[in-house]
Amino acid sequence: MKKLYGFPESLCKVSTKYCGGCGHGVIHRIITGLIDEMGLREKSIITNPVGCAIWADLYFNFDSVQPPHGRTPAAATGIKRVLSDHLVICYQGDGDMAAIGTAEMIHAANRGEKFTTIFVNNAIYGMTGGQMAPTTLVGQKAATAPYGRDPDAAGMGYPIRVGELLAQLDGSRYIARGAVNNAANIRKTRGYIKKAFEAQMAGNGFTMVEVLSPCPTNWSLDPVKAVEWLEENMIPAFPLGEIKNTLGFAGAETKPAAAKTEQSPAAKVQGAA
Ligand SMILES: Cc1ncc(C[n+]2csc(CCOP(=O)(O)OP(=O)(O)O)c2C)c(N)n1
Ligand code: SF4
Ligand SMILES: [Mg+2]
Repeated sequence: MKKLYGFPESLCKVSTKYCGGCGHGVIHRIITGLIDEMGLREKSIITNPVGCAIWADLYFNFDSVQPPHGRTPAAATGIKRVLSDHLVICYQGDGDMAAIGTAEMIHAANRGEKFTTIFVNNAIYGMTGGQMAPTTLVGQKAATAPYGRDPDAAGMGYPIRVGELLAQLDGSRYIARGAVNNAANIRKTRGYIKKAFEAQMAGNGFTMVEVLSPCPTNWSLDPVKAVEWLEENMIPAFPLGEIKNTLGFAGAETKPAAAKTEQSPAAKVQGAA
């Protein structure tokens, strides 16, 4: 009989500290299911971020390292260079990666480091109470942008599309963006992460999957409304699909996304936070 569903061995059977409706847990489930499927539990190492996923070592039943805020790409670089036969995963939030760790990640991608980054974009600093992140949408309210992000005011600038940014670099081989807002997108995101893991184990670098993920608590929305907000506001600003694939093998479960250049309308994002 074919087993259709089971609790991954790579995931610990413990309660998490995540809020109801948070996307981090879904992403953990995708990662651990794939590690089991690929038979890599004994050969996987994850570098955990500083952010709400900082306790991920309590949840992952395989090796992990906790570098300082934003420095996980440097740690992942060292680990992968020494243990080149291991699956090395660099897990980062948008504050961790696109703010304090921007330089780390750009140079790791540009060097073509052969680890896989899972970039959790929830458009906010979750752990520290909802401050504006580099990915916060135009018009989205945050603890440090109480009237909404205004690119012209107080040097707030525009949301950074990290996937498209890193795709420009010759060292990156595979960049995709998924979301965990519904079953179909969770399945597609799983496909992207699987392809990135397979690419890494085949010796390719640099691979990254950005995942749009709800943060109901800091968006001041209930879990269902948070998913709707993600669909109506984040997906138009951060288009889903494969952004770059120079691996030479196909298998994407969606068409490549054309990067949008316009910002999502500020009026649409007033509902959050
Ligand atoms: C060097 C340093 N600076 C600042 C902080 C405070 N800090 C902890 S988590 C965090 C932001 C986390 O946001 P994000 O990476 O988006 O993760 P999320 O909680 O949203 O998943 C910050 C600024 C810190 N721990 N260390
Ligand atoms: S604050 Fe946001 S990112 Fe952090 S656990 Fe809660 S919902 Fe998740
Ligand atoms: Mg965040």
